[in-house]
Amino acid sequence: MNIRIVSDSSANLLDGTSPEFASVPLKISTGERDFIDNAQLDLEDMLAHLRQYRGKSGTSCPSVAEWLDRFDGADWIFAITITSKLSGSYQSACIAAQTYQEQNPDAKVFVIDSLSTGPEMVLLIEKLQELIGQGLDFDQICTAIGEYQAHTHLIFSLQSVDNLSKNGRIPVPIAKAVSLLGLRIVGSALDGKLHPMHKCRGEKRAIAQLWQSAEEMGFHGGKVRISHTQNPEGAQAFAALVRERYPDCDITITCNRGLCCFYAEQGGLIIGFSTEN
Ligand code: X90
Repeated sequence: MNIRIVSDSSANLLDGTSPEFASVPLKISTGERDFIDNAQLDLEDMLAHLRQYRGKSGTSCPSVAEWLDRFDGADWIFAITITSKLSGSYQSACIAAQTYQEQNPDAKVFVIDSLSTGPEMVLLIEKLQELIGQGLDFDQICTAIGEYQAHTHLIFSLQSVDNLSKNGRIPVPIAKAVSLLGLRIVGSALDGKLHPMHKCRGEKRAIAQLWQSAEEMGFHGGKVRISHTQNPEGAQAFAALVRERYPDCDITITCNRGLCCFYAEQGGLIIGFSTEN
């Protein structure tokens, strides 16, 4: 039995991180260059290009063929995508799932709309690995992951939302407020969309606000997964606040890959946490 977890690259996990895991890249494009969000992507090079490029830039979701390529050969597939409210990745994965099942009638494919991105997807992937490890059957895993999803959340702090606003992913007035006043937007993923909650002046206040929001959303010592765009200090500072209260908390810190770097931008922090211990 070949079981596979396939995620799009917005989860910031590289292809082959574990034997049963595969990643499908999104793409970041400017008028001059295309960047494929896979393990070969040179992030420094992409960020340097974006800093000096003045024209239009954007992203595109994986194609049906790219999802199918990663499904190939598996008997059970759990595919997980960035929120369907902001990307076509989920649609692509669903069409791929249908096609794969037509071609392989014995195979089972379950597509999960994370209604989120980055570190919250990591939590779902880790839970899938755990459930598979427990030897549950396919339908039991699908039910259990759905239940777990109700206990995971995503919060973020962004210093710039230019790329989100230029690509129509948040309203323009919010973007203007951030860039004019040098504020950070602290918010959460709500119904699969960005939900700005607070404007904070300075990194320290933004991090304190993130922690307050996490507690208000029901965090009490569960798992914490942090990803950042060239901001290890911010990520560490948040982790330190968590550890003050929950010294043994399971926390990891990773760098954003291409897609999350493009949208979370310089200094961006994205935090997934579970309210289950
Ligand atoms: O299909 C595509 O081209 C991808 C479009 C993705 C747009 C949104 C990416 C957001 C990335 C920003 C902070 C966390 C927001 C969570 C929202 C649910 C990261």
